[in-house]
Amino acid sequence: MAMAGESSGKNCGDCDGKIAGKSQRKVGLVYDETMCKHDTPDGEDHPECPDRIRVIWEKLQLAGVTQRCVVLGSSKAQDKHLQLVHTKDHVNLVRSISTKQKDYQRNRIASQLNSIYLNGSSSEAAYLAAGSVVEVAEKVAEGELDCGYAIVRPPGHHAEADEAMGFCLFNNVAVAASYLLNERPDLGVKKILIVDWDVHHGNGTQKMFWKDPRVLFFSVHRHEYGSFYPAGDDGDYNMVGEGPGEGFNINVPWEQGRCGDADYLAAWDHVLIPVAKEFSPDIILLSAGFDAAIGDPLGGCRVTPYGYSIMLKKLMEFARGKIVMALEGGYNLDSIAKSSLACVQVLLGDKPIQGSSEAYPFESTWRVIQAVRKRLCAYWPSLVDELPRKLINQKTPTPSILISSSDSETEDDTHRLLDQMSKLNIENHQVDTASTSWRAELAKVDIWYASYGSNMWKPRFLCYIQGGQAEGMKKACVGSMDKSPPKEIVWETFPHRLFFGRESTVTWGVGGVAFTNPLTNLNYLTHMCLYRITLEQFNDVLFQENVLNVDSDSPLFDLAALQLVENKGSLSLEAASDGWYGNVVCLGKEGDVPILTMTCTRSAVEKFISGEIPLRPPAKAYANTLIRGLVEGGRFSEKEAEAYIDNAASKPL
Ligand code: Q9C
Ligand code: ZN
Repeated sequence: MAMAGESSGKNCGDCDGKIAGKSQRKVGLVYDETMCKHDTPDGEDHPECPDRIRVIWEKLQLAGVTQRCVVLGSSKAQDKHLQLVHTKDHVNLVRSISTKQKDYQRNRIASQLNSIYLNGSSSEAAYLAAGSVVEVAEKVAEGELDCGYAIVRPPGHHAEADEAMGFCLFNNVAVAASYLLNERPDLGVKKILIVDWDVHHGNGTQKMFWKDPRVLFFSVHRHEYGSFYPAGDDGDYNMVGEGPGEGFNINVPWEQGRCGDADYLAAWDHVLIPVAKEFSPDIILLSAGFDAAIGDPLGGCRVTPYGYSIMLKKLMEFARGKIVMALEGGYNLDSIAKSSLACVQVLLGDKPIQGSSEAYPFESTWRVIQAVRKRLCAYWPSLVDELPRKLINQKTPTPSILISSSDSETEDDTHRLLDQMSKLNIENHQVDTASTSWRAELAKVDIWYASYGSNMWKPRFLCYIQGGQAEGMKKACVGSMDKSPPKEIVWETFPHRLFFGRESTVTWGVGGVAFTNPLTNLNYLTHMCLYRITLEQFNDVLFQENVLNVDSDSPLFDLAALQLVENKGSLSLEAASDGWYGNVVCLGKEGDVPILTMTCTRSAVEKFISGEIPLRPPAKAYANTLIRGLVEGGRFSEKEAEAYIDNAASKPL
């Protein structure tokens, strides 16, 4: 048993569980510096770093909440408890890591696993992480604590019975759940709700209780058609459990990034909370990853501390508030510290922090929630009713390409419409702005530029903004007139086909360059890096991509064109018809900000298919730039990025 700090909740002494007449909940906290010793063997940076739990602990101390909690020392999990959910082989493997004398022995083991590093202290940390969650869960189940938070690492929810993965060695929460159900019948815990709000799917936990109706597993996560980590179909809403466990597994798989409080609360109000009422758990275990938090480098979502506090508060209504939080992921140190504090304040029964979610859920959020309800309503009658129209109409606007690509209007129609619209604009106010400068006007409008080629690598994209030449490029760029860097960068996946074609380019030499088919195709995915820039800057990128001068008197893509592309889905630009990237495609919208990409026209796609324009794999330097972008953006491992590019380059269109 290792003691974390000197303070203990028992020191609440004379207030006897009450402060100023208000009843104070008994909240357990576990933190142990020993778990910080698990680190990369070579000292290389890694998002799952020791400071994660340190900053959380420091934040809680600084805010003065640790003194109001019962601070527990960590404890080591017992092998027999780990083996309730893990194989003997797996437990032996994790234990044996500490007996290895040399880094290379551990590195060899780690290299066989998916997204795992190991050092001499990994084993000990893993035992403490699992043991600490068991300890808090036991004390909450006994009634010695009302609720608690185990601030542990390594995380657990990706770990499967026989496999460590996704930064996880033992499945801490699953071990605790299984311990209560199987080892402590005396505590009377018969039904456990596991809520997993980590941005990634809790694949390990799902599998461990797949056929077990005593555990209702609920996971909300980025899924994006199975492309988000841990990729595949496991996180799909069709995965409802099997045998006696059928209906006791619920996945809410987001189709897109950038989900925030409104999206999560919609999943709470229209899926989790009604089901929890019916299930009526004896205790709740919360796989509390904070990587859906705003600012997280891996998650790309935007849940605020306020959002987390409301989600937690809603869960406190069940199981008489018996809730055990266990840290999972979360990689922005500031975000995880603030979110953790907001949650502990809710556990303590403090008023939730200030905040509000003015935004509406995405349209895709309502689509997912409706699909989940439909799939699960046979098991949970509270999900039977259709959601009122009035409710689901409260949303941010639709990805228009999904609509426009399913109808059969041609590019000619588009041009006719554009002509009509620009005439309208001239009658209104186009005249004076054209003579002053189109730049001032377009600088006021933000768009997301979605890149899928070399621009995914930030240093290369910045050449189009700030000018210059990044590694691998044969020629420098002039840059944009406005050299300010992108305001925000996020990653997203879109159902379009990526391919490579044309013989060679000035910038990269011999070899094909990336295009994405402007038409939606649900069988394919293009990973894109989205940069929030102004419409003026977007024009400068368009100029450079299409080998045109940036000091033009008129923009390639003005406000009328923007409006058109939002309605029509795509628009090929007359003035760039000799360029290769003269087709602007709207992939969707976030609030008022459209997501735009540039690619070839539909007629060029036909020519790629017929062979009139050649398909070509990318040159080495160019492919490496894409791979670098995908890896440094946290989207893929190097191997996965290579496979993704290879696949796109080798399959026929
Ligand atoms: N496949 C947790 O948040 N990403 N784990 C690797 C290449 C792994 C996240 C990207 C993310 C694991 C607990
Ligand atoms: Zn995660």
